[in-house]
Amino acid sequence: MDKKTEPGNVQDVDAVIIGAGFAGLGMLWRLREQLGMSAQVFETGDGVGGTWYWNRYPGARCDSESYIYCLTFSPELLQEWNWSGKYPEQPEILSYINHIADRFDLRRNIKFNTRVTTARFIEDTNRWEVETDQGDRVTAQYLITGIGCISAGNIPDIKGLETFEGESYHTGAWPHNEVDFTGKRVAVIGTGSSGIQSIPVIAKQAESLTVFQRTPQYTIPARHETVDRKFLDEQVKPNYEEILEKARWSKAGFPVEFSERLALEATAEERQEAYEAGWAKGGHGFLWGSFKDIGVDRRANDTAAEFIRAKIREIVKDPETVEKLLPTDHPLGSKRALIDTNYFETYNRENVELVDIRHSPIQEITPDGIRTEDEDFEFDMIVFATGFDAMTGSFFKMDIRGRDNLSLKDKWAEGPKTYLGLQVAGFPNMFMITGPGSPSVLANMTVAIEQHQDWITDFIEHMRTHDIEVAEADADAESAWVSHVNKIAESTMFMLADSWYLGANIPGKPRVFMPYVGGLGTYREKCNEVADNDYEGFVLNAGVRQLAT
Ligand code: NA7
Repeated sequence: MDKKTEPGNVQDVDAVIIGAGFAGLGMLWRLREQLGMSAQVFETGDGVGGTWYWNRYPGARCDSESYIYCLTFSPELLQEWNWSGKYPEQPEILSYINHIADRFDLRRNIKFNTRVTTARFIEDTNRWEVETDQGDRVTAQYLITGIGCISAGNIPDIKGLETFEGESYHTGAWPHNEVDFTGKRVAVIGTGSSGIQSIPVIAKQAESLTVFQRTPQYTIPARHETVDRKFLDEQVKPNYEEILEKARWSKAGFPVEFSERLALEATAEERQEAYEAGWAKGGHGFLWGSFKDIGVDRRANDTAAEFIRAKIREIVKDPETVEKLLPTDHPLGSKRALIDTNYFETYNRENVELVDIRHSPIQEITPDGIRTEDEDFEFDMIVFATGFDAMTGSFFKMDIRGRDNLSLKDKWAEGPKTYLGLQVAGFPNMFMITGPGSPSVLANMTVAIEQHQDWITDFIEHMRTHDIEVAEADADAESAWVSHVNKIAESTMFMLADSWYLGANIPGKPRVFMPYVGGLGTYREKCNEVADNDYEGFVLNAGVRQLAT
């Protein structure tokens, strides 16, 4: 079945997969090894890794613990791989992904240095026609995207950007050679996850570091350390399947217990004790391990937020810097939850300065540095830790067209519309791994990715065994799902912050909450229910146009 493809020719394959990160690789393995299908993967980078290929900035690290940040299709690999850190660091994650590509002989179906430019559904043949910037033309029954949720880098359109004469980098497109900060006057713009991870590392090397902050952040110490081998060998490896199963059905893809206690029913002393314990232990457990109502009740949330503000006051010595760092304009957890290593402590260094650009906005970038409303700064290097056009940006870099030549960009002009975050009505046989409308970025990504890979594999197998040529989300099912996703988001804290979940970081982007907030376990249940009910909400065999309306 495996029709090997050679670069440059017109080929017919069963599936085209876009992207060679965790999503694309696991999908390729499943289609090839479990279903015996032919597949061609296209990858823009010159190696595997996706997000972890591009995000090589100093301090880059995953904030899921390493034992649960993994692909699980090979029980042998689970047993044999040994992480060195409690939280896996970018170089190690990249080695892990490379190991997977080699061990399972995946590279032979991947064409690197190749960007998919267009993908069109041809109604006469019920096949996708895919073209790349390297001149490839491939037709496939299935088009599967594994293009990442936070992959399209966002460098803000600041006046004078191109005039800067020093070095400049975006954290999400970091060079492969080492960037040397020694003796340099460095600016970092942005204090999201990437800024918070890189700032302490850059500060140690640079002559001076100036951080330009728009929104102060809540962040919890990660308490990163070397991996606890005893814990791994005695508790994790013998019980891996059980641990994974718990993670798969959990709210966020972690094998942890959420606290059932309510902050508003606890005394001030009990709350303090719980927050201190969470702070000392570190990581996202501060949120889920303390009180249940932090995520839903603003008054409960305030108690945790105030605890973090008190920690900032305690850690940071300069009172003016403290004032700038205190997050007061959004609830804890309403933007992407952050964990850090020595973030607030870094502001006690002599060579680090914090500029509050909410009160003194950047006016322009000059050949020598950055001009704010109040001051001119000189820099040798600017690091843009300014995030991504999340969830939809990577789709829009390609021209994807479904029935009636409708482009995905037009279909999603007012925000992404999907059924289960897996398919789009009018785009038959196109599956998205962790597309908008699925839990994706609100969960441990590898667990979310594998749920989609397994579900898509089962669906394709069902299609093959039932002679179904085309499967397409029903427009009504899609509308109902979009309404459901919006409705459950409306009542949450997530609506109270300008976050990339809402597209608020990109000027002009529709303000729509993109991920599904109902929890990974609930979502898995819903997807399984759909499959059990003969793929309810999908029009099957819809090669004939009228069935798809
Ligand atoms: P994020 O989380 O989107 O953070 C981007 C940061 O850059 C954030 O502090 C933004 O401020 C700031 N930003 C964005 N645009 C501007 C402009 N125009 N001017 C000044 N500052 C700006 O991206 P990350 O790369 O840190 O993290 C992305 C995800 O990767 C992360 O959540 C994890 O899932 C892994 P804002 O808060 O919008 O005011």
